[in-house]
Amino acid sequence: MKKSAATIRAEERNYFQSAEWFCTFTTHNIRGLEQEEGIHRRDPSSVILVGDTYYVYYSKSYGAHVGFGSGDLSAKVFPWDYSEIWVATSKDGWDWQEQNVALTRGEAGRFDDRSVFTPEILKYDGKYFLVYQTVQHPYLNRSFENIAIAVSDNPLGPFVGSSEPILTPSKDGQWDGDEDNRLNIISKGSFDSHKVHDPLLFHYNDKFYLYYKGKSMGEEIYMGGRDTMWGVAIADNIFGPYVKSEYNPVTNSGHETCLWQYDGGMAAFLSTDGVEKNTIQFAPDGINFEIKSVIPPNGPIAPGPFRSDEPSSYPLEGMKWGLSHKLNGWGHLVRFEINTRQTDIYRNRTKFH
Ligand code: AAL
Repeated sequence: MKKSAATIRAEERNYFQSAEWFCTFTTHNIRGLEQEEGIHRRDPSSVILVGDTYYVYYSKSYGAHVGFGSGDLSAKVFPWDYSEIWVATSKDGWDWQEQNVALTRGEAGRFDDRSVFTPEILKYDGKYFLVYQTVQHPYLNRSFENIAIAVSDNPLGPFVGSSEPILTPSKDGQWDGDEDNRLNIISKGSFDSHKVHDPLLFHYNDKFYLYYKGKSMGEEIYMGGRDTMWGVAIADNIFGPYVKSEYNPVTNSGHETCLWQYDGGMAAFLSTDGVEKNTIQFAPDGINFEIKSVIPPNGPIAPGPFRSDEPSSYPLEGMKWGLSHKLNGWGHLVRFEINTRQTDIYRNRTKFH
């Protein structure tokens, strides 16, 4: 009996495991946060429930962007440039009402004076904590991007932002020359030498786990596409100091962070970049992730799942539904749901043919 390379690889990598982590996704239009001329709404947080009301937080910015190199340092460079963080509410997860700005940019000269964006929300100890990305003016190709935290007693805010970032890039690469080009480097440094993005905060194992996406100086393209990876930084106190894990990066793929707690561990949905894009993974310790399923490539973009207060009874419950964004035209929010029909049909099958 001989084994092909494919069979050996599948056995070594545990490809023939059960389908309990496998799903497909559907996306649906919602009311209230749909496409609107002249406004970007994007990168929704997880959805939380307070009383009988759902809350979601997202980046909101106005007007078209022109990219880098226009010669005008005040010109909007990205859809997430000159953003504020806004909050919307819903009673059923389908009809949303935009409420108010939850957090706006800092005063001139602060680390967050240019844009605050890509928020996540954590309900903890009777308070509401936003973690989010920040950029300081001027927004250049080589700008370092940071992560900050804000707190409020009320889910509608006002949120008070930290006076300093809680996480910064490792900045351990070296630029080559003075041209504002992030690909010209002498050395690349760590996976997060240039940017820390997409923060996602959990109270986990009596500590605070801040997951994030890293970008290095001199980004490369590998066999799976862009070299985006995630790290985690851990703190005893919610305001920090956050210490980056010695195991970082904890993924070798993925784009916007999307994780949920399950069975004492951490589950993750990885999309867009890297060989392991379009997989769902699980780490019993929140650090050492293994692939649990490979899903179709049309999953939700930048998803923020609903965070139930109840413990999950099955692996995908923490990803059952939520909001994600669509970027055709002006960025806007949609609802995603998981679909386990393929595995359900199989499980309920009585006749095999
Ligand atoms: C997103 C996220 C971060 C990036 C930009 C806005 O998809 O990864 O938030 O900075 O794109």
